[in-house]
Amino acid sequence: MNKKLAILFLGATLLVGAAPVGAQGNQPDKSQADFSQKILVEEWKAPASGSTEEKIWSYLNAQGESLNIAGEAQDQLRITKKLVDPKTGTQHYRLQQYIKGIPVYGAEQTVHLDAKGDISSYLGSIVTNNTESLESLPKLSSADAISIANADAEKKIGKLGEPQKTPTATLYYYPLDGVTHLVYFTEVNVLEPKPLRTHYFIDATSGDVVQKYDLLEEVAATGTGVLGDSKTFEATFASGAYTLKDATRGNGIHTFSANNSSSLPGTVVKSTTTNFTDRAAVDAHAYASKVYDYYFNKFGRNSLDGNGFLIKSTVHYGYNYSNAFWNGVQIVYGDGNSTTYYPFSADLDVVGHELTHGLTEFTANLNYYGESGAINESISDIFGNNIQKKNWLLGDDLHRQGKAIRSLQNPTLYNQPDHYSNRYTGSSDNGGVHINSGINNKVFYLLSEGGTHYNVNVNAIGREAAAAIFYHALVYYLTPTSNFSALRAAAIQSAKDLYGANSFQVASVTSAYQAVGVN
Ligand code: L5W
Ligand code: ZN
Repeated sequence: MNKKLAILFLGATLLVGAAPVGAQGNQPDKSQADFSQKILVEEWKAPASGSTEEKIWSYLNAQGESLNIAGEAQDQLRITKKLVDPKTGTQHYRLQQYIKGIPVYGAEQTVHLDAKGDISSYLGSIVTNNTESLESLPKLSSADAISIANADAEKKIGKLGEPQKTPTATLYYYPLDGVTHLVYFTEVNVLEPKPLRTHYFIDATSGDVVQKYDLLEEVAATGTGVLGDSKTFEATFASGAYTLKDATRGNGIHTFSANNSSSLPGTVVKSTTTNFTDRAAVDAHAYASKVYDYYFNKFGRNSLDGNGFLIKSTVHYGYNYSNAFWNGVQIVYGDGNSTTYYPFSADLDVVGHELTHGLTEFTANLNYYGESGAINESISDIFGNNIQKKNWLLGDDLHRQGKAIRSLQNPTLYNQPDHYSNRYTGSSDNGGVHINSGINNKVFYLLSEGGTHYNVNVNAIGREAAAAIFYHALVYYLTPTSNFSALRAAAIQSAKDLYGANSFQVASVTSAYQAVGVN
């Protein structure tokens, strides 16, 4: 005896594939499509003989009208996939509804058999309204439909860049507001001028856009940083979750978590709402966008390579890992520890420091050893500090006890030389990359603020002019093996390029290097 255990009619309409209602800015332009769902939990004894497919057809025909099947099931439904779960021996079939040989969008079903071969359940949707009278010959070609979708997307975001997937347009019936439309289904999927992935349903007779919805949506998100400060930043809504992916800058800024492991990049940071609660991730993400904006706004530079380089950051690297680094591919931040350091993304000048290592690699590519390595470090300190512009310290927001990592104003406070004659010449720290950076850090400070150092007077040119000179030197003059003497020449030449050979800026750069003993 066939005993039906439960029949649930889910009359609520379901928008297939779209973001949930309430997803910011992601509602469809029109009504939702009509896909009433039926879920049947069964103990339907299949006839002992015959193939599994035959059992399925017998079952579907036996259910007939209760499933919205008028006539023979085989005339309307086609089996599209069969899966057998090797663990349970259960069998799972997927079917698709067709009308006049054309698939009905979203009208799919699954039928399931238990290990004994009896039907155990049915899920899915079958569309019924006036199928006989439906038009089955499109007036438009698939190319027409693709053009209409592209034109509509262009109206929204401007001239479209290269499609990320070769566009196709497939004929479907699409039930909406009680009418079953003959449509082309197509997708617009581009990164330029901004990321967009939109599904379009184009009426195959009139060319009207019957329905469209975004699968990817840029949103303004919020979060609290490590130090308790609230901030806003860009995130992306996709596949039902908000992710720390800023698609508005270059080829993107993506933030991951290593979840205290050492595998990179880890998993992209997600949230069910537009508010993100992973504080280290919030800081890494928001500060990476600040660094991007600094280089873009000050120097017209599109990311680290000048060509939109996708900035990836990973937080929660390792366990109590008290450092941060650029690994040639991305930035990595440890969580610090409970006594000395906060998570390393907490400090904008540290984030600026690390990302600037990436920029240096794409430009002068200063070798990370000896004097060239110290210049590499100093460039990262200068820009890290200047992006934050809070004081002359590096890493002060990182420290739980009010200390810092380095001082550009007074390098000796943190055991760095402030004069070339005091430089470290040993082999530790890659020949003193984090030690001798103090010499050029002092040059940056003297140029910015002015002062007398070892009896040499330097007139201030301001932070911005000093940073512009070092940016110009880095991008145009320095080479992988530049030493301090080459740096002096590059900085003077850069000041001439930017401010003129007889400018006071050139005079200040010259006296600043004299003040730290570099000639
Ligand atoms: C911040 C503290 C030290 C900067 N990297 C560094 O070369 C630091 C890593 C994280 O100097
Ligand atoms: Zn560094």
